[in-house]
Amino acid sequence: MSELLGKISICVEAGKINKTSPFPPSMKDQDGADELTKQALDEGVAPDDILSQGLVPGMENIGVKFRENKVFVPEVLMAAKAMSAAMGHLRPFFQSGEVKRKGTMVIATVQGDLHDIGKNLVAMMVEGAGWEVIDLGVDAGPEKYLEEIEKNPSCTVGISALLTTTMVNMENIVKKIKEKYPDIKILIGGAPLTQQFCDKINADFYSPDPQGAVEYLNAL
Ligand code: B1M
Repeated sequence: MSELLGKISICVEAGKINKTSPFPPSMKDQDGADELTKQALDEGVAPDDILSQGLVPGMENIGVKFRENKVFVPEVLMAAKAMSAAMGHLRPFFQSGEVKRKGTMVIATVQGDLHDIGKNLVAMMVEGAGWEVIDLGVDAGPEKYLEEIEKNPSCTVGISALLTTTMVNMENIVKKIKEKYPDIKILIGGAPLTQQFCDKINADFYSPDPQGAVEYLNAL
């Protein structure tokens, strides 16, 4: 990995967005993910390499630290902001098809449930791992999912739930999706869920944390 890509990775992991951002204090006045990504493109580094050797390892490191309780939600949010700043420079290459994503994940919080902080973290981590993410927001029933799957038939589906009263709505969503698209993989997560519940509703995978979701998707 080149020194510049290594620096981009460090900025993403540390949540250093750009030169003027005060976080983290130890990197005050240094270039952030924003400037370094632009520099890399100006120097002719392939956008694909910036993604796979700069942004993705940075997000992966923060994901692992979060899972191990070495960092917390604010650090992950800062890392995602740094990644977004860098992604701003790469977006034209995604749109032109020069940089290919690993696949698409359609994600939402389950019907009846408005909790979206955990779902947003999962979405950010998955995007940071090189996937396109289509976020359907909160309170999503089977129709919302099916409408989006019709447009992206090769996607993977993610469903999040935070309430014991709404997690049960996952079962119907999984059933409706599997009836129409038996090959689509469905990943579920959220504080009240368990592997046992995942097995009961015939979802394909349960992850207690965002990193597990990323690892599952990457293994597909
Ligand atoms: Co609500 N709420 N809330 N709430 N809320 C909880 C969940 C609750 C445990 C609080 C409590 O009573 N101790 C409780 C649920 C009890 C239960 O069902 N067993 C509860 C309740 C009862 C309610 C209301 C019913 C309260 C009321 O109105 N009487 C109401 C429901 C509204 C609705 O949804 N219809 C309600 C409302 C709200 C707010 C709107 C005020 C707000 C949500 C704001 C928002 O999300 N935009 C809120 C909040 C913030 C919470 C707590 C305090 C925090 C939840 C959170 O964001 N955690 C929560 C209590 C608590 O946890 N301390 C509580 C941080 C987040 C990063 O973690 O979402 O678990 P989490 O996500 C994790 C993992 O679960 C996993 O990765 C994330 C990162 O590690 N993960 C996935 C999540 N989704 C995943 C998907 C995956 C993979 C992993 O793959 C697809």
